[in-house]
Amino acid sequence: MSTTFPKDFLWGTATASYQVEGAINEDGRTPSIWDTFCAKPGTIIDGSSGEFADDHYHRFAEDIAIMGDLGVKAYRLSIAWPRIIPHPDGAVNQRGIDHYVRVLDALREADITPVVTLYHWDLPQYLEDRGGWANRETALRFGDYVGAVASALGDRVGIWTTLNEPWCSAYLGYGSGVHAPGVRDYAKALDAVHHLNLAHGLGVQAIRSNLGESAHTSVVLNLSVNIAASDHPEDQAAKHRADLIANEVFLGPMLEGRYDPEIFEATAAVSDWSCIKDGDLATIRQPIDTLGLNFYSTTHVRAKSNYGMQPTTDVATSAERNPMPAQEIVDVLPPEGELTAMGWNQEPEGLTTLLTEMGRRFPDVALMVSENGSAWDDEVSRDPNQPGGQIVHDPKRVTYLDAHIKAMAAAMANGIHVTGYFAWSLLDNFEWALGYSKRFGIIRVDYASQRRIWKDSALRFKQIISTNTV
Ligand code: PNW
Repeated sequence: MSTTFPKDFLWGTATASYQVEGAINEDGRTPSIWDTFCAKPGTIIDGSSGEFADDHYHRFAEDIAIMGDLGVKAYRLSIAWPRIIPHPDGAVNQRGIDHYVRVLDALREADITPVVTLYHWDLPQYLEDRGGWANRETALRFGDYVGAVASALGDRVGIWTTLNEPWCSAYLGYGSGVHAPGVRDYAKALDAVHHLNLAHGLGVQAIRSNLGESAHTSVVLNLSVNIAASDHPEDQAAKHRADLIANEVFLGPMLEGRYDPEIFEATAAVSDWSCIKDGDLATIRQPIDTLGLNFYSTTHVRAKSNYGMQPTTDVATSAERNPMPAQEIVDVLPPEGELTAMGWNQEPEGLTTLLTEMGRRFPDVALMVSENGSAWDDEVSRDPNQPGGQIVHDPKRVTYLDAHIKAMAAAMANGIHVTGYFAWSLLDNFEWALGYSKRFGIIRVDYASQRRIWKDSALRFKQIISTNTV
């Protein structure tokens, strides 16, 4: 069965500043928490950093030309906060602004709509020195930063996104400490959750006060698609707990103006949530146009107690600390089937479920698949017919791409309003704690030469876009 998409469907590719730009000392940029984190031994698997990455800071024109060849309608990129406000005095760095003006103008020239994320994890280090996301001040400074960007870049931007995956910022950054700033403190992780929510609300307000009500606003969440092992009430309770702490802590405040009281009960041993001040929830709940969802895989859970049955010895007993608090009753089952190079399962039906649930619950908000993709151990082949004489045959990425676009189409066939799909990623890039060891690009990057090499998945994506059909 084939599906044709709406005429104005936004096919795009996504990247993030620290993962692709490099040029960390250029035009007045100061360090972010990721520069600091990468410099600590043992944090990044290959000892690398975003110092050079894809050199996209200098090669954006070439990369936009590739996007033109792919035929994408939109490019989801992020702005590096420490390029815009490099110092604690709050002064705006015009050279930082000028860089993004050049990028956005080149996109307009290529007829590609910019979808701009304001925070994709590169927090200025000077803010972390004062407590980072565990400190309320960071949310207030985010509001100032967004106001500066909105007034400077204004109508060059098609869709504004406040935050990318606050789950990762809060729980990987302050819970497990696997991401920058590498803190392991559940109380701080929950403070970070609230301050990220507050930052989102202040960010939307800053966009609208600078650009008016017609500005298109969004946030991007990586909701966990938790699947209970059975209908047993204890397995269902485990799923419910995982949903609460992973998903509801963001969805409730941002879209409904409330924290589910069960969140406070479940986390009482960790936090009294005194970080929540009068009026915060009204600030956080701002009308937004689009909810961006990043989807990669699903999570199967069951009750830790196993309700008196076999002991759960086959269950993943990760030596790593759980990123989230209050998961004592939750066992995460080992992923099944063919796993990607990230060790993540492939369950495209999870994307149909996610979109359908969110679309039904929030019918006034459009949905966008703001990231989807997979990492594989790619190899380069010779092909004299390709520019540069090389290509990557990546059949598994092609299969993953097709299956997930079909899964999205299945939700749309259910009447769910989905406006776009963004492949993660345009380019192989700096995969955070995994450095350059995992490749998500539909275009390969040869890190020695910075040469871009097409993969079969890019050719397939180009075909899907040009036919607008899968
Ligand atoms: C997302 N996890 O990150 C990000 O938005 C991208 O920057 C990233 O490159 C992409 O997915 C692929 O990983 C995540 O460990 C990173 O649960 C890690 C996790 C989830 C999302």
